[in-house]
Amino acid sequence: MICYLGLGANVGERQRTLRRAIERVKNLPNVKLLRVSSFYETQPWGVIDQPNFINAAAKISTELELLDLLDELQRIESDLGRVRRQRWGPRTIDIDILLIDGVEISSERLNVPHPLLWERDFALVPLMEICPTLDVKLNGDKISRVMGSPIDYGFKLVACVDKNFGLGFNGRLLFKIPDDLKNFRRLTLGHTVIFGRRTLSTLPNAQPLAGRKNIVISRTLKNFSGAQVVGSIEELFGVLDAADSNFVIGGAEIFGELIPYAAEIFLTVVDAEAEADAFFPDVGEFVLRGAEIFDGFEFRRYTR
Ligand code: A4P
Ligand code: MG
Repeated sequence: MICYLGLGANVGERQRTLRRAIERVKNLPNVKLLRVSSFYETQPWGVIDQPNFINAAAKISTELELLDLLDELQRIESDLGRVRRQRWGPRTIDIDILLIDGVEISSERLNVPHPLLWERDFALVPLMEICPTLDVKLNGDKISRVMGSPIDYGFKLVACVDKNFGLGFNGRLLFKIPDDLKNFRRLTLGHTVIFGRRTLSTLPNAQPLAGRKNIVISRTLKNFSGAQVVGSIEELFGVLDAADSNFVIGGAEIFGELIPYAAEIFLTVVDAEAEADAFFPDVGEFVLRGAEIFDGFEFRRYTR
């Protein structure tokens, strides 16, 4: 089931709260976060005498029953400090189900599509960004894009895989192809590389990469000479420079965490089938923009 969520916040650190809410949605069991919109600053709709909102939209696929999904979303709202006081009033975080592909429902607890969706540019503008086939007429409300969405960090994923998108086996990479390593170096030199702790041990001499800013994501590692260590994706956002190129270089788990936010993917696909126990995530939300074909492998580039 493909489902579009609308998120809004107008109390506290709005961007940070939205990022935390999106991370929480991403980590729900039986939910896969596919895509996130930019953040937009919007004027309050309904009850006008309250601060501006930041709004965003997210696309998920889920196996959950609808009411279980609603329960989970409401739990995230209350965990992040949402208190229900006034209808349409100020809120730390609001998560609404805007649309579900092929589903119409009106019941006591749930109305989908959200009945007021078409009157609300604060919901429509972010939604259109991640659902380009949606054909809507906007109402002319004042809305401006602001920075702070996870997609504003411009993540670029770089990996070398076999025909089946296999990445590694037993904690080791599947391939060591000189032309691929050269291409990797050309892409990443002078920029930021982000990777998990287990990927650190696959780097030359298990050392950070020279000539690049190295960031390790690890729940257990506290520090590592030559690299900055962060304990979570939320913490990662706190240390990144959105203006730099932020290359994500593995492993499978980190690719999975960051692909919903990624702008671009560089894949070296080797013309072989190897035994693998770690795989690159599904690139279904991306479009193949180009391929350079060589003897035995090809360089592919994907964007949204
Ligand atoms: N509910 C029914 N359908 C849905 C659905 N599709 N998604 C029920 C989520 N919930 C749905 O919501 C009340 C009840 O609606 C829920 O218990 C659920 O069973 P709530 O979040 O507890 O209360 P609320 O948010 O105050 O009411 P409502 O009507 O949901 O408010 P909205 O529609 O969320 O509007 N202006 C700007 N610029 N940006 C905003 O984000 N948000 C609001 C709140 C007002 N003005 C705004 C914004
Ligand atoms: Mg609501």
